[in-house]
Amino acid sequence: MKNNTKTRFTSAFEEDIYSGLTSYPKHLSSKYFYDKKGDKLFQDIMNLPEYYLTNCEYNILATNTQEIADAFTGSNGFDLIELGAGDGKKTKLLLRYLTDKKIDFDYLPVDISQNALDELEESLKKELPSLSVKPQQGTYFKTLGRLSDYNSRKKVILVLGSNIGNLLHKDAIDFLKQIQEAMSPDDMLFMGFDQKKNPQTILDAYNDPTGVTEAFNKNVLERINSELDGNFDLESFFHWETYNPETGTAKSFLISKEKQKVTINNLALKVNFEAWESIHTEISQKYDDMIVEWLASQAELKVTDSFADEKDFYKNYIFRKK
Ligand code: AVI
Repeated sequence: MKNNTKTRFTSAFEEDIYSGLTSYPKHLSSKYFYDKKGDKLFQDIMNLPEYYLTNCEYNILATNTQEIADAFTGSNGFDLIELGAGDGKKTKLLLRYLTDKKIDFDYLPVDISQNALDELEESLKKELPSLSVKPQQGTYFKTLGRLSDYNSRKKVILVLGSNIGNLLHKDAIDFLKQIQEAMSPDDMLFMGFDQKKNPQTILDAYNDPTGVTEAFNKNVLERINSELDGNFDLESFFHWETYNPETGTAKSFLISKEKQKVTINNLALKVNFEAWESIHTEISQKYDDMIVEWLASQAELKVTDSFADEKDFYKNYIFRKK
């Protein structure tokens, strides 16, 4: 056993950081971008002019509110389950329409963060006081398992923001399968997928000149410093984005500007970096109809409708069980 090897970890975070930084090439998961600071940085990203995804999806929901809401509505009312609800800005378009029309439904936002759910519930109480909100704290997978017993009426599962794009295809299929297994025959899934487009537009969305995306990417290093007693010098790394138009995969990296050694005390780990060595931190997959239909079929789902913005930058698809 190497003398810097610690075999017992006290959290998945510790284990994943250890394995990512001792692999070649090095990698860290983008799920670790998100803590209080990372959540705020992601909010800032969604307000960047270059980050077109949020506006496109907002426009799709604003332009097609009635048609989408009609597709949601069941004869006996329905339960609207949103995975990764965030601040709910886009969802509120639909919620407002449905409550104005006095349609019978409950809104079940699912999030890992109780804090995010409390804030959302608070704002909904003020803006839509008649809405029935039933927040569900937990991971998507655990909550989906629990909600599969929710069978007294139609379920509509909502996943916005092209969140699926942060998963490799095989993990995206697993995610869709988990959803499919929680669905009854009449249920539907409504999900956003960022589309393939001019590669420059995509690179610009993940390379803003103000450096918010860079700070977001480096937040994983900050978390290692503060939570695992590490000594990453953030200035000696920079953010690098690539986009492969053939596969539709945008990738984020952190690149070491110099040869250096980083110590992570809580993992009893010393990590050596060569000059220009990379840490792969995120994928943001871009799609077209063919890929989405393939993913769906692998998960025993089928696409029954879709909505696009005027430039075809982004699409929301409706899926049902095959
Ligand atoms: C949350 N996710 C879909 C975002 C994306 O576009 O991949 C996260 C993000 N990373 C950099 N900018 C935004």
